[in-house]
Amino acid sequence: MVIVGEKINTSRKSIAEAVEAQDVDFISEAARTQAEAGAHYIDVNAGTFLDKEVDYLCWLVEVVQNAVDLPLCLDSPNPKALAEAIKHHRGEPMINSISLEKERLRALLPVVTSQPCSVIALCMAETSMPSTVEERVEVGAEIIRRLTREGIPLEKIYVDPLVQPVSVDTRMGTAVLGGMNQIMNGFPGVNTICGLSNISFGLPLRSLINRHFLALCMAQGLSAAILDPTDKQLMATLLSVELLLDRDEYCGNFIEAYHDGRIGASS
Ligand code: THG
Repeated sequence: MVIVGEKINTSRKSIAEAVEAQDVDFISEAARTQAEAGAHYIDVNAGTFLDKEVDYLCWLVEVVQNAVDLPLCLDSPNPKALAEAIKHHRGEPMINSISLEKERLRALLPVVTSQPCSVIALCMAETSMPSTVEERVEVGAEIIRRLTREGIPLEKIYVDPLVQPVSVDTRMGTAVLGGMNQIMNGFPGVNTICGLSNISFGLPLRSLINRHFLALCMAQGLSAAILDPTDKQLMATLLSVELLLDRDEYCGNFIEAYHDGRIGASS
């Protein structure tokens, strides 16, 4: 399971303040704690600063890569911000994200084909969010076709079915799970990814709902998740489900995480 640490996002107040103050130590620490907790990529998002997003995102790339030896997940709906940020990145980033929105696709295809990277592909046609399984599969299939036609291998593509709150529509959980199942079965070798926390928006006991949803997604073959790797209960779910699904040879990752104190002992 590929773990993308979500915490360096200016939608979080402490991060927004640190970015505005150009506080290298605070951001470095937020990167290090996620790396130590087991993140494989660190997500960086400065999307709340509309005017300064490009500069701030480039600054975050520099600061985070100086702090940890990990690739980043460059997170912006703005193709210009992604095109600039990738120039500051060492190694192979994950581009978060591309979609079938015409302008976004047109602007980002040259960026993602001109250098080695992974690409998150949202199941979003124009600006409207998908609602059914069928919509997700249709849009997912089309974007996979467009990206592979440009020479991007399936293994570099992470399809995101877009998680929406079950509090708004209780079919939203099964719509994601069904989409994930069909996309993983229809395109062997492709990856799927999602941000978990939207599923529980507006409900109590959010972290409980998030970790159970993670387990259900993993049963459909989810290959990556954007989450808080310092949440020990969430990581305990992730690692125990991996071993139950035969994705942890000799239970090595689970046992090592337990001995390192990275997973909760309360359960
Ligand atoms: N798909 C893709 N990218 C994404 C998302 C997705 N990027 C953004 C988002 N969704 C995932 N990232 C975050 C980052 C931080 C938080 C949630 C998702 C977060 N949430 C707390 C909450 O929801 O209560 C806020 C608490 C706090 O301020 O610490 O922190 O779906 N491709």
